[in-house]
Amino acid sequence: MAVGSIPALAVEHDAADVGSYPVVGRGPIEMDIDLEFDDWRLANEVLVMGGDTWEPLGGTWDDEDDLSGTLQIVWEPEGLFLKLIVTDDEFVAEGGNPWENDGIQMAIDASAGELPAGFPNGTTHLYNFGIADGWQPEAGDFQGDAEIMMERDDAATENQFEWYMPVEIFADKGTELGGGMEIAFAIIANDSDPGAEGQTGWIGWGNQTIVFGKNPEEMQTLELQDQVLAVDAVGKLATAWGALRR
Ligand SMILES: [Ca+2]
Ligand SMILES: [Ca+2]
Ligand SMILES: [Ca+2]
Ligand SMILES: [Ca+2]
Repeated sequence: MAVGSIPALAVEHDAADVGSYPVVGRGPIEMDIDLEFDDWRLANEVLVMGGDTWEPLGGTWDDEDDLSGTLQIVWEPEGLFLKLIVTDDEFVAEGGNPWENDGIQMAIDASAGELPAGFPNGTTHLYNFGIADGWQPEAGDFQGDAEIMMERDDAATENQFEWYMPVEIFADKGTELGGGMEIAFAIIANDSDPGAEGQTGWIGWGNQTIVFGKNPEEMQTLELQDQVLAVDAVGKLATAWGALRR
């Protein structure tokens, strides 16, 4: 895993092993969609997607430099902030669709309870996006645009994504997010490489929600926490905040 992708105080959750991810509230921290990640410095819950989550579709997975990723999510009542760093040795965007262009595919469903098999199911939203292709809503009753920035960092060999999804693009307008809420979620990062262009495989979390058929029952769970950044009952994050202040 590229060391630069993981914050110093990270609590890592291996996407191959976990069915849920704790989403902390942003609390008083201002977050901006600008591909500057200072605003994430206290967000230490990290979902790590590595080779154990790889599924091939004609391509190969060589190592973590070929394809690996880290995802972080923070909530506020009106929506979700997401940061995704995909380490990928070669950025190749020669196809017609995000999934052929090292792009991302994501499913999100704010309805409570177990999701029925089959798609469309009336509650799951699918979004595709990529550096060459922009943001593309695919399916869902409330689909709409995220605020998103994404770019290729050739020096770091990273595809970097920072975005904000207002609640009205995945749930009834006026829904307020809060601690204790659960949101079903899945994401994959596709790989296209020289000599194996197109959608040749992917890493992710809840992959088969999105690929090899659409299976919303494969979604994983975002568990929204009462805890917010910089304020913690046991003072742990407050301590980290003090240590990180310059
Ligand atoms: Ca930012
Ligand atoms: Ca590859
Ligand atoms: Ca690659
Ligand atoms: Ca690639």
